[in-house]
Amino acid sequence: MNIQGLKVLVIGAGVSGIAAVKLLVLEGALPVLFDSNDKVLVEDGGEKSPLENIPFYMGSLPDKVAKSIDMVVVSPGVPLDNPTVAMFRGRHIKIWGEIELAYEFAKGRLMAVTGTNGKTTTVTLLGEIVKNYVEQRGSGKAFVVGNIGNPYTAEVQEMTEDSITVAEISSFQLETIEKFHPDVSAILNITPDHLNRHGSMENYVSIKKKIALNQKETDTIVLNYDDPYTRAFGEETKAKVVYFSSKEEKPVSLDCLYLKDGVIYYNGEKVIETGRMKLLGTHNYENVMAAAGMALSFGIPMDLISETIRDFHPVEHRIEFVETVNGVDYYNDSKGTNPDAAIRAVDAMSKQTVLIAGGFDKHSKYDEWIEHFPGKIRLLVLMGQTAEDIESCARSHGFENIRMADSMEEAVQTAYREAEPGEAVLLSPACASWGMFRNYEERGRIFKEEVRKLS
Ligand code: UMA
Repeated sequence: MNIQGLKVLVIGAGVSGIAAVKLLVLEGALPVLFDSNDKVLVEDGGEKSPLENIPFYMGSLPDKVAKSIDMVVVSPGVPLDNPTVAMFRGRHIKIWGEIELAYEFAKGRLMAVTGTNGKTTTVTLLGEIVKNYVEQRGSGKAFVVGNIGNPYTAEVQEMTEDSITVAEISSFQLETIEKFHPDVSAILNITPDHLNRHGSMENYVSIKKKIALNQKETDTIVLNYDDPYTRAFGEETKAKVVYFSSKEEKPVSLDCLYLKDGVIYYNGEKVIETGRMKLLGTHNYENVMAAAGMALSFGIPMDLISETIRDFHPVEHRIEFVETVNGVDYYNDSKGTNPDAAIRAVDAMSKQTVLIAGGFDKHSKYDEWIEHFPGKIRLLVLMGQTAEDIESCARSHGFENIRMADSMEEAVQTAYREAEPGEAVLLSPACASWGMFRNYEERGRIFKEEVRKLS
């Protein structure tokens, strides 16, 4: 689509919005930046635009400006029922997500991963495999973009026809896709998350499936055979399906990855022995199977895939070992932003654990997570908006050993006082960080700083 000369309103002045504005300028459009938060840039210099020569509005958009807009690009964190977005929808103005804008101008081939949990580990590993492949091939360049923290629009100008892009795509980003069309996609799993924005599980599942919206018989989708939603989707999608399973040995007769006696196989061929990997836990074996399945479908040689998996280190903020202080091991799982992700961290603990949890309220249910506590979690330290909800849910399940904290510093100090040598302290909040921190990375970094102050 030719957007030259179009006046495009970009909503959200975060990393995606800023990258989108820059791409729009390069493509000849006339962007206008808007953020519904009237305090968004106060600490960075008041109402001055974060980008030179780009008109910028905070709080509300003047009517005159709104009337001049030809098209809208929304950042992922901006819901479609945001009043400004709703107003443009009412006027039938074209609305793209930042991902759709990037895809329109991107070049080369695309692999995209979605799912409730495991996306970042899978995408980082797949990105490493692709980087090694491109290097071995001696042509093209690899890009890792999307929800992982590097906006897709930020890289588009660097892409060429022989580029390979690996994209982490959240449900927020899938909501607004139109033509977005990966050659190889994956849905890792679907468990309740972001229901405050998506309204119902049914809607959340249908948004996740949009990753394959434009895929055809010549494309591939990698799906989790053990997850009822993604398994059923294998029957619906047009794309060629590759399943993976950590529970069943060779679940389907064709094209699948599975775990047997500590070895990951692809159609009977060994991918890697799990004992040779630095990634731990069944959830990580699933991430490895998904990344390997995508790379194999793309035509990347098995030996390169196996070697990259063997050398791959766990990603920051995912059950990341921080330090041992007075015989207590501290782990940072700040990316445990929903109960399902947090269950994985609880399950992975091999010692009695003091768990630090709580944060922004996404209207999640905490029962199943708390049911995983017996034998693992000895004490719960709660903070944030959800602290009281989690406390009452824990008590209703008979878990009474709870402390409250007002800050990360207080939470870490409490855990430090209470943990016995030989135990572990785990930050795995089961909630988003918003409200107390800018994002889960900041929360994880502050946790690690507080832990390092202890020693
Ligand atoms: N804003 C509005 N109106 C609104 C809501 C927000 O103007 O109704 C403004 C905010 O005031 C803020 C700006 O939008 O100034 C922030 O935009 P954003 O929320 O889209 O955040 P970005 O900084 O652009 O980061 C986004 C993703 N954030 C979200 O989806 C919430 C990042 O994912 C992503 O890494 C980045 O784009 C690059 O693609 C983070 C995330 O938390 C990691 N994702 C969720 C998750 O993983 O669970 C989905």
